[in-house]
Amino acid sequence: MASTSTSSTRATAQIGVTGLAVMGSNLARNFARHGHTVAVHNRTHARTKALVDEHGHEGNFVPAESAEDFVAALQRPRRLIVMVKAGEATDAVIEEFAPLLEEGDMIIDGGNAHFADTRRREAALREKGIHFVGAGISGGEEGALNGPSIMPGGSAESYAALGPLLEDIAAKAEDGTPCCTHVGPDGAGHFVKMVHNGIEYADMQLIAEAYDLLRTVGGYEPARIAETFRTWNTGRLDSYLIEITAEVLAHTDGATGRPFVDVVADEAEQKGTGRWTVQTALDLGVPVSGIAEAVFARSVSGHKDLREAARALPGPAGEPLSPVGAEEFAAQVEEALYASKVVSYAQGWNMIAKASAEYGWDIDLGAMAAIWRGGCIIRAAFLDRIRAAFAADPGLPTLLADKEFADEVGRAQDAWRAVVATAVRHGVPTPGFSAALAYYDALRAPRLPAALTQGQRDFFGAHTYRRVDREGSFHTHWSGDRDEERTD
Ligand code: NBP
Repeated sequence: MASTSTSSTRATAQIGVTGLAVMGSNLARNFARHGHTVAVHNRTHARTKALVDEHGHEGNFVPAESAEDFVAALQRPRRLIVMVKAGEATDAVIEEFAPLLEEGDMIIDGGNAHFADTRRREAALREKGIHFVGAGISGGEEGALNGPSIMPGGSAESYAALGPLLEDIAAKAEDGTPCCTHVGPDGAGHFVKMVHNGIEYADMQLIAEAYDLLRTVGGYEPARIAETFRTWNTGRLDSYLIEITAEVLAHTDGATGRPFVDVVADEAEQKGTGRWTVQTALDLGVPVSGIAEAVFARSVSGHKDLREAARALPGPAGEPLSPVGAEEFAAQVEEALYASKVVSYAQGWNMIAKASAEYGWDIDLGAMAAIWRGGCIIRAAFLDRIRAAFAADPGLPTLLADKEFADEVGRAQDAWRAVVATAVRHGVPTPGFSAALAYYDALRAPRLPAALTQGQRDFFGAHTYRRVDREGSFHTHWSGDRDEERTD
């Protein structure tokens, strides 16, 4: 059904995709399979040709060799999705296409752009009357083809013209609603996609810690842990990541017959969205210790030099538990994993709330949980409960203050503490579990030692402090043991 384009191409396509590597070509196929006519273009034309040759039968594609033909194939207002490598390539593509577009047309960046870049691009294109939509897309290549979770930012006006098409190809939650909504203006979509990825890092780290504990302390083999995860996946931890972890752990290496996980080098890599999340959280002043520990854990794993230098350091002589003890321990690990997960999500949501206030995005916090229920990597049954928590109280200061979550985490705390203590005794690193528990304890503490920190700051730097019994700013003359009130 594909037609070859010429300079006299008729505008027949409802949407166009430029950048036809794995994500772009799958997204284009998804549109075509849903009955939309899709103009397709790639810098190297061979990719366009390959897509149409292999998948042309799936729907209506309009292949275009030149940028001019591509733009000419699009119905107005033009909707042009860019799926190229994030960074300079995105700017190059915008530079190429923007001069060919007219007022009211839309450029949609579906790549993993930094939200600050999206804000810059949106402002520059707005001056020209072109809508720029930074759209986070999650779900990898499988999601792009069969239904991703989509997080579009940009103007409400652009969403009115674009939203129905995106909602059509997005994943659907169990209740049938599309996993796509207008997140907010300018960079809001790419911001929440970044936080989604940060939460994904935290989730993966916590699952990895649970595995490590079950193996090292519980004495379970990978196949047994896979079974344990499968059981957990039928309960409150039901999620895509637990499901695929069980698959990975059950897998046997064809070449050696050993558990797959034992033949993989233990150095976790990262592409950068976790790091962006932590950097941005520091700028916003939001504690996201769960995500930060996950990013650092990957970093530590990759430091062969440090690990080699420290290998001879002594650790405890922890023996694996007895089978009965191991079963009890596994149940405790489930509690610790769940409670730590709630903390990571609470921190991620705080970050979205803070950015929304800072940038005037007015993000519906419950809606973010709703569109992550399907299609994306962190999809989980649990997200429907986060949606419900924010629906019941849109001003919820932290998920830990929601009655249901508070009750559950409170019930888990004894097991959580036992697991962290056991990990420490056995010398198993659990930065995710430990940081989450420390955050929980910090939030509930009636007094924090931050008071002492303030005293130290005032001592060496005259940074002043506030008092519990009076308003104002105070400084103590430490040599003369005299307090004075500072009003500046
Ligand atoms: P890549 O990130 O590997 O990018 C390859 C594409 O970028 C090709 O189409 C390539 O064209 C094009 N490109 C480059 Br590189 N430089 C260009 C330039 N200067 N001008 C025009 N085109 C240029 O593709 P991907 O893995 O499909 O990912 C696409 C986007 O989606 C990325 O931003 C990625 O971060 C994001 N994303 C990926 C995933 C995933 O699971 N892979 C998930 C979610 C989001 P060529 O064929 O001519 O070299």
